Amino acid sequence: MKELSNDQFRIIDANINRLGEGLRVLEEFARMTLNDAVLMQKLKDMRHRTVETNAEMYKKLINSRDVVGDIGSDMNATGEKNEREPQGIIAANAKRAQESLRVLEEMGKIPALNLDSEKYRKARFELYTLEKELVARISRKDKLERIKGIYVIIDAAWLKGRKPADVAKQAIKGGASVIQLRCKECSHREFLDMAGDIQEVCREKGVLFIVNDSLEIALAVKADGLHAGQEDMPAGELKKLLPIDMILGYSARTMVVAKKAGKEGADYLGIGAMFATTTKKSAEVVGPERISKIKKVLDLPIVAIGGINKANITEVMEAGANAAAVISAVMGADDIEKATRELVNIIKGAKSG
Ligand code: TZP
Ligand code: MG
Repeated sequence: MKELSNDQFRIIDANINRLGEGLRVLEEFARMTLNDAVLMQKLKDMRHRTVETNAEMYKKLINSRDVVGDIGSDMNATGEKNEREPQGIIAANAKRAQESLRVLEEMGKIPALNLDSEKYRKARFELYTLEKELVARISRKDKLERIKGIYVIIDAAWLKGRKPADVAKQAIKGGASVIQLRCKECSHREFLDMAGDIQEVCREKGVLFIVNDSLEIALAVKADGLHAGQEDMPAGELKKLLPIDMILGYSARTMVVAKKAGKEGADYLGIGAMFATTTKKSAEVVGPERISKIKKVLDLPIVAIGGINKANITEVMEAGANAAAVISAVMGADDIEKATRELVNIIKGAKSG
């Protein structure tokens, strides 16, 4: 058998170390940022499977290690950009781990090294999927953190000849954090066209865009999320069909429905009607107390809805709502921007006061 050279062990040692470090970074995001025990465990298992070596190999690796003599050891310090967003850190570390797995897979083809090449190849493919899952979850979390403040629902029945994209622009100028498109009487084509126009505005301004009722339209325009309720498909079924980076809002009037939606994976809840409203005929008033009760049992962002206006918005925010959704209070005004801003300012005042 051909004598094994020290450099081959150096390659293995460097790549096992790099692999372990990269996977550990991903694991920490799954654990601390996402609180996702399943994803964390998958990454941990992979780290144990691919990084741990037997005592004999460990000795050889340690003996071969020569950090001072490694001509590449301080290259990164000068070459790499050191400022990154969390998603960039995840991408860089996933890449680092994938590259190391590839090197180990190739080294495994040298018979005398006795490495399991196939094990590393499998792990590399598994990691491509885990990386996608991790990035998508972080992006969903980021979207959920933006469910706050004023959530303007552009209801097509309230457009009165105004262009949906213009209404969206004005609401955003007034400080809306989320825009939803609701269209009970539109054809699919009309719905799609309006959604496409609003999505463009929202993307440009960095505001969350949610489509009401229609999974097809939400998918077609790549909205940030879908909002559904009890007349629509159950939350669990919708979650199976939604891409992992899209959020699902679900309307609930009662605690039972709220709990079920939460269990099935709804990302936020729409709770209402808070007050009497003529916008949705079937809406029953449950009052702001329903929010505080649901908040005590479910750890999900809550969007209050129904009859919210300047006079009562403070009540729903004080009850614990993360955001207040309005149709008539904004769509019923001639000046969309002003109507939105007034609500935004009341919330700000309530928070600081
Ligand atoms: N769901 C419960 S109440 C409601 C919906 C869609 C209508 C909200 O409209 P408004 O005009 O803000 O009361
Ligand atoms: Mg619906």
